Amino acid sequence: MAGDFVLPQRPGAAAVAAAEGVDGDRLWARLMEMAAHGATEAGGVNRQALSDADIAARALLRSWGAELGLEASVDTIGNLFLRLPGKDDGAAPVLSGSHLDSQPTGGKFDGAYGVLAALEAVEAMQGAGIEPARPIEIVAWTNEEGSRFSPGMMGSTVFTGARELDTVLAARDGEGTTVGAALARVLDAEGDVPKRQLGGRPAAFVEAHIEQGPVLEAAGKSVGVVTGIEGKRVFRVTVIGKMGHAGTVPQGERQDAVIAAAAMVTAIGDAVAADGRGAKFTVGMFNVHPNAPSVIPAKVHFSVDMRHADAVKLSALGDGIVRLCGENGMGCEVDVNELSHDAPLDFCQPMRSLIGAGSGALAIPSMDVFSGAGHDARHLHYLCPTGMIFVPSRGGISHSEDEWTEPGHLADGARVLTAVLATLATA
Ligand code: HGY
Ligand code: MN
Ligand code: MN
Repeated sequence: MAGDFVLPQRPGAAAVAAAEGVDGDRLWARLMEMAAHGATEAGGVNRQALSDADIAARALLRSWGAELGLEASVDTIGNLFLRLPGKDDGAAPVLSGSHLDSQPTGGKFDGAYGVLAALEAVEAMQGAGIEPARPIEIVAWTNEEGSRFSPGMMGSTVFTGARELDTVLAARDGEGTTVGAALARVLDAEGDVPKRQLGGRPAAFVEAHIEQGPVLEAAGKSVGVVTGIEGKRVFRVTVIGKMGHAGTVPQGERQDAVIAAAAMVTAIGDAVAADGRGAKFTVGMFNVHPNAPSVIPAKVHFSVDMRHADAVKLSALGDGIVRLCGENGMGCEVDVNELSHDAPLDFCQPMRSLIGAGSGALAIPSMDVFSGAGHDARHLHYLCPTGMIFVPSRGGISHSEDEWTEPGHLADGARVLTAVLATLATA
């Protein structure tokens, strides 16, 4: 959705010159230093939201911001901002960034790239002597991934008003720790960082990100102009059976939560398969209680991640989950809880045009690409003109320790981001 700010359609000469000053080696070095926080043996990152590794990553980001003279601030959901003042410092800022938290078996680039590309863009602008007319703010949104605390995108949804702060603070991780308690530790560690009010209406938001899919690599393009984001619904299903002895309870007299849950997963999977190629269905979490080999499972708690680019199909598939779980309960109690429902969206054309024109002005090969992954930009889209810039993912692999993007592609994406941000901030 476009706001009041009328977007320029082409980057100016000064913005293009600033973009040419992007230092790919500096960006790469920062990404590798950031990846040390939560580094896994297999070369990935486990930096879940509001963990000690997340706190360390945020401190590193602030230290780089301080070197550039940027003013740090943090809001009540823990979104971290680094601000480059504008000549009119009261004007709505241009916002750019992504997230620093990761999946438990995440890679080095998902999220961190968008934050550090924005930092590189600001440093390149400073190097080119650009004084923005309006402030530029780099943002690291809290808990995008939603792996430790669900649902994700807590920072961007509370910022935009899509979710209530109190509801989000009450969410618990698998150990029973609330977001409120974990966030208090983060804010305590950042006691010297000035607090800011929640929300506000940016002039624009631009998020750079790795594609996490195969399209750009296959097409040999280094930049993707993101056209939109697929819809997503997230559920938790709880199946309550009856605990018993694996050797003594006759097969026909059991309420086995795993057998029932397996039937539910199969039934949902069959419905997705019948729908055709567009739907995506994942049960990434499946917890069994008591999880003992000779005990009939008394409880299963599993996740459902359902995605589709078509809003009507996503609604129908998601709505079918309650019925399919109920029909396959096999005598167990079943509870289906929907955590989030995000419709598919198309980013506004002016932002897409500006990103495309930025790539063209820099002679960086680009193409339109649709996002199967979710991003904080989806929530900013409803608040201000918003766009995304993708760079290729090797083999299309992400949410994996094998995630990889070539340094040259990362630099190209940061160049386009710089051209776009400098244009927006000087307009
Ligand atoms: O799952 C998603 O799409 C996001 O990357 N967390
Ligand atoms: Mn991400
Ligand atoms: Mn992710």
